Amino acid sequence: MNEFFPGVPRISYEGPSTKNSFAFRHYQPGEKVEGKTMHEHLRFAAAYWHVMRNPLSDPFGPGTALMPWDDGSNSVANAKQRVRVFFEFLEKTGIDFYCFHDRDVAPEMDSLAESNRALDEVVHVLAAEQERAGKKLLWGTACLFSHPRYAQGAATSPSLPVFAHAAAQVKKAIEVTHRLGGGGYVFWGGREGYSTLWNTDMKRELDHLAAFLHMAVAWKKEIGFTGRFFIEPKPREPSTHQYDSDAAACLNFLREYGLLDEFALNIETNHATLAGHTMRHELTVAANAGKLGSIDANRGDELIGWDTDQFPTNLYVAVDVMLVVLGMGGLQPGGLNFDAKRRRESHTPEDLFHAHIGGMDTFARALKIAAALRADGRIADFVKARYATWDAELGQKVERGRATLADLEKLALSQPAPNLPSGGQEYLENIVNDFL
Ligand code: XLS
Ligand code: NI
Ligand code: NI
Repeated sequence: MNEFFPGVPRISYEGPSTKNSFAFRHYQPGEKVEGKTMHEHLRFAAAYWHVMRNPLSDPFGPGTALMPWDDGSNSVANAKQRVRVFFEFLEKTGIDFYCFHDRDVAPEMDSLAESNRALDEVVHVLAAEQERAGKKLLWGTACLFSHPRYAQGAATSPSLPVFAHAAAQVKKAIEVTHRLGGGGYVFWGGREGYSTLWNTDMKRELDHLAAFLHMAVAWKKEIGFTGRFFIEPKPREPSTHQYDSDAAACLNFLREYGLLDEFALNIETNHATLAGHTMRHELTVAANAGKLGSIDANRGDELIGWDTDQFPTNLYVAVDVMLVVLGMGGLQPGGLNFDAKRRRESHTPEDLFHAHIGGMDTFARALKIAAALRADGRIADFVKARYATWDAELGQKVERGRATLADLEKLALSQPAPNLPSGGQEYLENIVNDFL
């Protein structure tokens, strides 16, 4: 068989002292942490749209990515060739999951029927490659944001014919995700938002979005797809206002429209920071609701206000992520999807490997650090002690909803001024730094 990355070996663990850039320094798939292997904890996935389809263009210039395997055409043959390249990439990196949009894997043709046929042909190759290489689909999705028909929204379009096209695309994408044994299906509302209320009926658009998702749930059940549905929050870009702006907004929307039982959230680091939150905040909001489903692991740039989708090399943030993930007992059936692209300057195929190796090593370290912090226990003990006054009788009465304002007044009148211990932020941050 043809090799598409002839200069790159299968990446294996060589330990922290290696100088080999095509080796892991920290990710050792079989190493056990808190009783499970790194491989079981981390569930890494590669994003088809970034690895295979991102030319690395920006608003000021065209793509720079070198893709010697791609003939640049919109043909199904070229699409099939890319699948083989992608699976060689998965095999060499040891990444066992992947995610795709319908239009990343197969071309959009002149009619929906032809596009569906093209998708079926490529899915056939995806299924064969999954089987051959032992890889799995983490989640599938439909691209409802690139084509000009979606410029004013898809499930929130003012036009019913556009809404119908989006519905047909989602129906098909759920079907192929099911056929490929996908663990989940993602709804990222790329164009579901608006730029001005002068032309927008917000209430009607939200009602339409909910109707759309209810139909998707019904279809999922109809065809027996048991994977999980995820909504991926993002506050802006491309729309000025996106309806699924952050985890709390998504949870409220799902609750308001009776969809909460059917969805979990896919939280992305760069989207959290665009929303003015830390990643840990977004993950915690989702996890508190029992709704943290999966993670798009990337990072933004503090100096650039958009979704730069950089690889997750910030160890501190990765530790935050792994603390939440360990705290909820694991991400399954979700995973850590590298929704990340190389910088425009990093245009060689080798850069694809360096980028993913870096993300995997960062999360391997973060997993070990998070487990060590949990084993150490000082931070958890501190937080527990901070709320100790709630553990006595009156606190328990309040927490169980059995107290009255009069009960609390009695305490307030009888007690001396409350004695607040230190919040200890610096003490705690110093402990964290000791483990990095
Ligand atoms: C874009 C989103 C997108 C979703 C899938 O910002 O992150 O890539 O993950 O549609
Ligand atoms: Ni994403
Ligand atoms: Ni994103």
